[in-house]
Amino acid sequence: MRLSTCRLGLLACVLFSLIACSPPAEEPASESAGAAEPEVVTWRFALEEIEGSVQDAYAQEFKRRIETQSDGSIQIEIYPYGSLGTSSQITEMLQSGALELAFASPGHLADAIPEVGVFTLHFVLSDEDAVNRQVLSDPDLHELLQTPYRNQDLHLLAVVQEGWMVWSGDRVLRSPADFEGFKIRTMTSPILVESYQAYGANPTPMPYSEVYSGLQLGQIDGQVNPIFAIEEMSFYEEQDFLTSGRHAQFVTTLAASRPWFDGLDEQTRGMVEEIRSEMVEWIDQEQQDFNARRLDTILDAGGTELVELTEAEREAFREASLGVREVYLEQSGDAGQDILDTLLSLVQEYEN
Ligand code: 6CS
Repeated sequence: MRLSTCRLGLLACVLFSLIACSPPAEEPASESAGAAEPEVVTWRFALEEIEGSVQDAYAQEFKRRIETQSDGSIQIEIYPYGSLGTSSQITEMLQSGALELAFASPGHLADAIPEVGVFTLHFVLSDEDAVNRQVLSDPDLHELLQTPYRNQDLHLLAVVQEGWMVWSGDRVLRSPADFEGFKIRTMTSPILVESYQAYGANPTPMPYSEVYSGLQLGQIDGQVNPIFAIEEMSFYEEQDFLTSGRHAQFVTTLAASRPWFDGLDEQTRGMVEEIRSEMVEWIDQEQQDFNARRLDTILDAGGTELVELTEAEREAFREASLGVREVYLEQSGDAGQDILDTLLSLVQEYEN
């Protein structure tokens, strides 16, 4: 992601406020009456979601584990969505070292790292959450992604599924024909525009923060996100139907600033790796619980109907989606081919 002049100005303002409001990442040890106080460092962790979200649950638990395991010598400061800027701006802050940790979702990050767009393709993952959890945390897949992350001054720590993507709209979307002329908001990566053009829709990329007003003002007819997000961002209040085709998981990645991560001592890096690995099953259970509870909230409110597609209906979408894999490969080259092949074979391997 290149820093444009206008973004640079915004980044400078946010950097200034981060520096002004937060303790520095490394605070010098203070000395009192001869006894040196233990050194305390602060890591800044930004979310692309608001408080009470799946990413927030992850960050709170990560914070708890890191602070406990470091005996309080590391403190984590969490910045929920809305406090720093859009997903792309948060990624730029991570690249510039203004943040130590952040979530960076492929639906936005593929602008900068086309290879990670693999997670935005439809019908590439398994229908089973447990299989996807294993696939997404597989070391071979992480290794292939690590090079493009590090080339962008990021370090990949975790790939996390947050729930099945569900289409919300003013109509039921049972077949690609129902998408004809449907103005659907997508995340900002161009590959998502291709995905919905393949269904005949009229995709409109925009930041997360603009979706609710876009629905209210009729700029868009619908959007796509996991259930927990559709509830917490109140999108369902503006929508009559939810259509679940289980076409994709919402996948996010936890990334660190590369220079910062490389500068950690070996023991601290090991602690981070261990905690993120121990949290794989924990966060997967959480996201399933979040999505189940939030679906109840939406349905209890009345006014929004959930439609689940049959296998035959899903198949029509699957067929229509296949050509987009070529677009992904054009954007990501040989590295993308390797990543896609590995992903598909891991799904097969863990399903059997
Ligand atoms: O739709 C989006 O832009 C956002 N959706 C979720 C569930 N998390 C973050 C992302 O930016």
